[in-house]
Amino acid sequence: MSYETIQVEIHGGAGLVRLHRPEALNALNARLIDELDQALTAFEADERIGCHVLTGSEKAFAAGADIKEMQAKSFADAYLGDFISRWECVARLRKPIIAAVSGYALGGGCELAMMCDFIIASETAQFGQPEIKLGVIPGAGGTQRLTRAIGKAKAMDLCLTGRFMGAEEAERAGLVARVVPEEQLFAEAIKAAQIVAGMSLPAAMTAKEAVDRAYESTLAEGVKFERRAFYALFATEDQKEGMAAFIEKRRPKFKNR
Ligand code: CO8
Repeated sequence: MSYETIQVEIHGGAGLVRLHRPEALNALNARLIDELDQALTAFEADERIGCHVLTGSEKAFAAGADIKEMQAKSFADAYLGDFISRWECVARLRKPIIAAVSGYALGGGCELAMMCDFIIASETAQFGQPEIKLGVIPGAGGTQRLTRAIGKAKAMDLCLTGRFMGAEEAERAGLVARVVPEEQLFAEAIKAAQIVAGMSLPAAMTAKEAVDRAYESTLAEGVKFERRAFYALFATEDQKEGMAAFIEKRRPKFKNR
């Protein structure tokens, strides 16, 4: 399948999607979101893939929603068309997804990165929700996911002033899992995705679901969910294999069932 606005590669168990609109710093237009959805849906169904990686270019992960495409929309266009709902394709994935961010991750670009399960950033990464400078607010989860990730004080600072936050500050604030030199970003993200892909897929998918549950429930409900999920994994062949391999001092060979 060939795409116009993204590039797709498979590296071992890692399925990579690279946003590719260099002329617009990877601004997210309808075509790109459509192609991203198609590519990720294909990876979800592909048994070779255990983890997705979403990345951009050295200069920009994505500089936001495409302002030129959005500018003329009326309220009715936006509300009835509900164009942002397509973006949820990333948040709906069941396999884990890692964002590898270099350069600008602004507005919808920051929101897209936050829909991923964790973010690995290069030292040059810049995060921000500058929509306020355009007379609007974040519309794809920015006010919600950013606040949960870094707390009210910094989320308010970013959403109200529109300032950008560098990689080091983003890691300190808890938005980013790791920061690496720019030249190591791709290798680090692929390596992390291959490690995840080497795990039992039912366990990895369940771990993702359980961590996500922490955002949607009380502690007591979340812990109950986790315990049920933990017990359920004893029904998998991979649990038997994983524990047998530990006892026999060898590497496990997971069958993903
Ligand atoms: N949309 C459209 N085009 C863009 C965007 C964008 N978000 N960002 C950059 N571009 C284009 C520029 O217009 C320019 O094109 P051209 O050469 O044809 O004029 C090209 O990319 C290069 O950009 P710059 O010349 O501006 O590059 P600089 O290095 O000088 O500046 C910046 C880089 C600081 C990133 C600057 O481009 C910038 O401020 N961009 C806009 C950032 C922004 O405001 N993002 C938020 C957008 S709104 C949003 O994301 C709302 C999300 C809510 C969900 C929406 C769902 C669809």
